[in-house]
Amino acid sequence: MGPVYVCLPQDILDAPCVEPVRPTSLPSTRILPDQALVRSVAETLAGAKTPMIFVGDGVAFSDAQDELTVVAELLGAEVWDVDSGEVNMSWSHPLYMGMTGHMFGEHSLPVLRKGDGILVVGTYIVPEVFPQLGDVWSAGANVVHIDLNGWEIAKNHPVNLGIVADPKTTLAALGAELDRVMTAKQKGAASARLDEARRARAAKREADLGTASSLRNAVPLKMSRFVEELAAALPPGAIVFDEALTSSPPIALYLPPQRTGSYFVTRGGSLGVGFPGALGVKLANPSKTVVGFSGDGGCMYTIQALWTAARHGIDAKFVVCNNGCYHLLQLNIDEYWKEQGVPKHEYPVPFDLSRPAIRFDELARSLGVPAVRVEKPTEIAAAIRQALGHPGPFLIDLVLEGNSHPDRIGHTCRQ
Ligand SMILES: Cc1ncc(C[n+]2csc(CCOP(=O)(O)OP(=O)(O)O)c2C)c(N)n1
Repeated sequence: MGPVYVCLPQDILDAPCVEPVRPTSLPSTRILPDQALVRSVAETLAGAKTPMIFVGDGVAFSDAQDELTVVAELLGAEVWDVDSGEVNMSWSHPLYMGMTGHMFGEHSLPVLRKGDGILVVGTYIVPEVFPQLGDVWSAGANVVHIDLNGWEIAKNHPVNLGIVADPKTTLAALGAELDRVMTAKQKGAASARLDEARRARAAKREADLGTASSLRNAVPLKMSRFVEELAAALPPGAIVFDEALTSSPPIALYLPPQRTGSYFVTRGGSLGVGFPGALGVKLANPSKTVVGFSGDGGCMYTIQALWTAARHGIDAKFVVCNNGCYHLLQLNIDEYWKEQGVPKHEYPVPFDLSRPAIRFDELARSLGVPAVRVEKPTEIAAAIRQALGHPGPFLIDLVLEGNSHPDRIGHTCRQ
């Protein structure tokens, strides 16, 4: 479940293989802990005033989305993904809060500190580039960690009860046990938390849709208008590989990931996985429509994936969210300036990708993939029709609003 480097020395490559090739034998990991342990987890969490759940891709690996959802609803607990790459819970569920992120411990700390009863399932805690040093849990919080990966349990932060077990079977048992041990009062408090989360989610969604709709006709284009139209045109079961980075939020608004396997995002934040990732997803799901999103910056790391798509006829669709800059780096340096007490000023010119303008449609065509450039709202529908109707890989070069200053390039950088 991570990068694997396989090196075959030359003599091995040349040697004839005389071994019979046998299918890999994967042992079953459906491990259920002792019932007494499950009961003690249930009692710990049932008594919490603010139960919180932190999950990762171990949930998807174990196919435990439904069992996780039942436990979250029984407890009325917020569920946070810890820098995951898969769908572990429906993003539309009112208790699903998003990701704690992989950058700033300062951002995740208030979320981690919020709970007095913590359930961690199938994840590390917490893999940030700038982590919060010291305790991340509130004083007196009771922390339970259930994982098939025993290495991660209590690795960075203390845990009261660690259990090496399968998320699916264990969460199913925990759900049944919670239902038994929770008092009527505890159940009432949990369902009040769920109702409150439902209200808050509906209000936020309405506000976000309102903002998006007020910007529908903006030029330069807003990502929200594009995703709104794409969502209406995609066939059911379409799969998204999302490396749109700062253009991602409208994907969650109009195409909220629902089930494990329907949406992928790079865990760990290494750029350039968006388009190759879409190829992998399409190869694994040949009957599904697959759309890969990438920023213009990230796309330049692995643009040659388009040639692979053309060469092997891999019918994935690609969208470059072309905002002419490394926008995420601009946001990150805002954070750094704030920390350092440096007043906000113009962003470094190397974060600007606007000059010379990169024509991703022309690049795609030169690599054998038909493409269209979209600059105005009125061009979106036809581009999406063309992409989805084309029997093969297709790219949309989506020119979005960005913070770019082509006028400063050349003067400052000596182009
Ligand atoms: C392999 C790798 N190199 C560099 C980075 C640092 N990095 C993080 S975000 C980013 C800019 C991404 O720009 P773009 O893909 O255009 O998306 P935007 O931020 O504009 O939404 C860079 C260079 C990284 N995460 N991974």
